[in-house]
Amino acid sequence: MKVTGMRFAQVEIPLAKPIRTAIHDVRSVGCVLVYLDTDAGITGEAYNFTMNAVRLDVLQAMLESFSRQVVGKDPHDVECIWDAMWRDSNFFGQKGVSIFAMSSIDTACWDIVGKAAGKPLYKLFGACRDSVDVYASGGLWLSLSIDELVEEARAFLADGFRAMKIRVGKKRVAEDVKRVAAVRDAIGPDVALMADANQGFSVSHAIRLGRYMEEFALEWFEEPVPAWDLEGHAAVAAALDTPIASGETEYTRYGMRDMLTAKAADVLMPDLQRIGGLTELRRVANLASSFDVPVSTHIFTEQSLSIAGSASNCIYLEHMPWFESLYREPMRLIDGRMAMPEGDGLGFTFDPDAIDRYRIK
Ligand code: SMN
Ligand code: MG
Repeated sequence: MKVTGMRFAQVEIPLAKPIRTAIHDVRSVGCVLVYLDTDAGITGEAYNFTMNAVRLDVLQAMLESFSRQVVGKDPHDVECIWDAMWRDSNFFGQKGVSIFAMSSIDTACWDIVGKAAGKPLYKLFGACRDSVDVYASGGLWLSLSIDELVEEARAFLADGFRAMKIRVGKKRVAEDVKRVAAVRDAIGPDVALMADANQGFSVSHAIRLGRYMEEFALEWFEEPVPAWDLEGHAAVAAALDTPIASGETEYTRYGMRDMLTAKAADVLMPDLQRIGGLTELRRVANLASSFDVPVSTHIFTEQSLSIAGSASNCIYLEHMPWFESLYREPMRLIDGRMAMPEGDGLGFTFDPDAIDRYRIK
């Protein structure tokens, strides 16, 4: 089998209402959809995304620049393709846009491999579960009032979620404590609650807030300090009983190795597009297991299921609903857990009507 060409579409999906974290202001998400066609009539699909649909042309140009490493190659040789793209991006830099583009090409190759084998990828990788704990992440933003937080938390429970994540990052410790307390109170002690600071705090502020939050029995406290401050992460982790989660802003197994050796994360949170696609995500889950550190996948909910179903140290899947309208197949939340996809490959295929609706290029 050979890849015969790459096709792209750019879409912009508006969010129901604008949202804010300590560092993000988001009104829409934009994607470059990637289609890898083959001479076997199978097409692999994946996407890159940016907040507010900025720089999609940059991403598409980077994707096109890898055509020499992909077109004409057998998608089953996906490790070779990964290595060829890695070598070719050395001069340009092996973080940022290079890795974004590599990630979606790699993921689309795996989608082809699964479709050709007639199996869902989590089975092909070696399955360890057929559903996974999942938390609701598309809500409880910093921009909400306490009343709105409580209303959203109740709505998540009504939707069937048994875990959810709140964003923290207010100027005063007491304000964040009040917000987290209100959500914990609304959901009761048996529902898992995570808090994400999106890198917004200094080490001392994070430790102070973390100490106040210990009583809420959080599943984890995420990115308490800037992502590049591994020592700061480790200092917060050492000071608190609450586990520290981090990793979404780092790149490839090398970034994850540095986080693990620095003891910067009790829960490692690789992001499909920053890690380098499914090939590298599998490597990173294994790397984390050698430190006895669990992983929880970062957004890319549909694609990450393939890892969540095959990496035994994956403890949670993050549910971000932003992209589900792009797909024909709905995700299946059953008894608070997300069921693995049943279709071949990734198990999620782009819905042409939805693409037409959101298409900007
Ligand atoms: C996050 C993800 C995507 C957009 C904004 C914030 C957040 C998370 O860091 O972990 O969900
Ligand atoms: Mg986060």
